[in-house]
Amino acid sequence: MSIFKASSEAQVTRAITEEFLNSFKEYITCDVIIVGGGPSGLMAARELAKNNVKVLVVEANNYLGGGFWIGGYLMNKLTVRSPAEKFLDELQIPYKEYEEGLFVADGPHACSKLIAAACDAGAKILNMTKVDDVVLKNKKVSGVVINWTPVSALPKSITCVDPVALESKLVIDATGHDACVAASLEKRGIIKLQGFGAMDVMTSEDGVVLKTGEVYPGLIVTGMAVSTVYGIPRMGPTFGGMLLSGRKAAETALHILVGDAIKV
Ligand code: 48H
Repeated sequence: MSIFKASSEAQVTRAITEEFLNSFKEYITCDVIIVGGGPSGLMAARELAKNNVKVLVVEANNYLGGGFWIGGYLMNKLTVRSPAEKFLDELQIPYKEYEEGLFVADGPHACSKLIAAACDAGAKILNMTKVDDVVLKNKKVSGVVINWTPVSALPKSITCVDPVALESKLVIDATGHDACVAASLEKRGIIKLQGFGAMDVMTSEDGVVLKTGEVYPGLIVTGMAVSTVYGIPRMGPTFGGMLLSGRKAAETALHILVGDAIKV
């Protein structure tokens, strides 16, 4: 006699298939697609979802969080510099003041809280899905082209599976060092990426936050992708700039969405 309610293998399969497809269909069009579920992308997703924006995070990996699980050098402590501890307070992440204005937290704890905050706010997640290209209409980024990550990873000689597209009013590139979405515009000579600069903690984070914004109509960049687009120094394992940049990306998106709504 099982302690669990009776069901069947087929019902488990139906539950997963139907629920996945219903959710997928609902998000074929949405307000904002965030490419990359690292700290900047998750922060932007949380802020947008909190403001009732229909937001989808597309993440190439199985897991969310990007570099936020680990600080640096495979040591799972992360740091933020003041005033970014306010995000740790907001997300109820425990931390310690290592020295005045420099805070340390547990990577796994911080990352789990941030993921939960984005999901609790209402952001939807599509993981194991890689963005391979953008939808470009009337000189505006209007969505993304996606494929399953394992399909994208295989050589074309083994599998030739066409991707599909999702449409959105805005796309946020939160793909970290590679700035994959912006790179798809560079490939076509539309913008030029500078490549991120050598490490300089003191100037890097301000630069990232300052330059977070719309890099091309319909495309906002956030996080390390900003460094890559504009040639800003890297900052190593300190994440306040990523969180603040994510919030600014969300504010920029809200501003554009509201402006567009007024124009209509
Ligand atoms: C779908 C994709 C694709 C794609 C990548 O690297 P991340 O953590 O990015 P940020 O910018 O939020 O944070 C950067 C930070 O983690 C970091 O590395 C720092 C501060 N470094 C400083 C330094 O000096 O090096 O996350 C990016 C996410 C990852 O989860 C990727 O799997 C995902 O984007 N991703 N998802 N389609 N084409 N490319």
